[in-house]
Amino acid sequence: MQDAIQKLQMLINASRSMVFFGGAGVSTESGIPDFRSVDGLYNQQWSWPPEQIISHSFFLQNPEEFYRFYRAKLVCSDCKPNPAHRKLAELEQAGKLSAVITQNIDGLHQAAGSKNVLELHGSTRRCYCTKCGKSARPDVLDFGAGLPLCQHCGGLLRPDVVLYEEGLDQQVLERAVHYLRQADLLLVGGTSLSVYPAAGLLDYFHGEHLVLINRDATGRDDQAELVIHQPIGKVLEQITVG
Ligand code: CNA
Repeated sequence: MQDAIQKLQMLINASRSMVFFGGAGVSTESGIPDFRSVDGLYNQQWSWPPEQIISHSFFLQNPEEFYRFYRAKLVCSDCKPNPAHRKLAELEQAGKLSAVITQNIDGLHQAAGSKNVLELHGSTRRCYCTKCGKSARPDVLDFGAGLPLCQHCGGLLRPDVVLYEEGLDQQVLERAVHYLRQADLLLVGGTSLSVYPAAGLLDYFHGEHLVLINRDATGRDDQAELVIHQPIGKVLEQITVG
């Protein structure tokens, strides 16, 4: 592992435009389960598969069950950024990292201090009314047992996340492509790279150095210059900035 850390440190030191692309595995060390690990949400018992519950049609047909799952599994108001989030924020502050592109919806990169965070799947830290469109405080979704309703019109509130069957925000996608195209080092971490179209964004990276830090193997391991199968927080906390 030490050789791999040294190599990663050298690549970071030499980089002039680094981008980070990540997923649920970045937040498992903060206590938020991912989808596909052995203890991830896809391997836990629930009345419906998670991808069905967090779909657009399920939200419309069965919002009570959606919110039961949402509150139990998708929000964690006590969870704090871990060393991976913090190191990425430090790298940005030092002018080494131009953007964090994330599939996560937990807001932990911003909580750690990152500024340029492109949230491909939205955020549980924002919410709006499905009837009048007004924003509301996201914590009204997080607690309680019933349906969260808009205080202006009584409509159903929803988190500002991209549900299955919904499209990604075009502007966020375009910005992600912009940063990937100008990067010389792409650090990919904590993602199975199996959710599309997000994972397909990697094809826009044509820089010299691709690094993957993921607990399990991914379909892109053979394309990377450096692959580290270790917890990302443990890896990044060993990186020196500046
Ligand atoms: P995934 O498909 O569950 O894959 C997670 C990957 O991370 C797996 O390959 C694991 O091996 C790896 N992993 C887990 N823990 C660590 C760790 N500590 N260090 C390094 N690697 C680790 O999740 P993806 O992000 O690839 O899939 C995209 C989905 C998951 C998006 O739609 C997200 O919205 C969704 N999701 C987000 C969160 C969150 O916001 N925290 C939580 C759960 C799911």
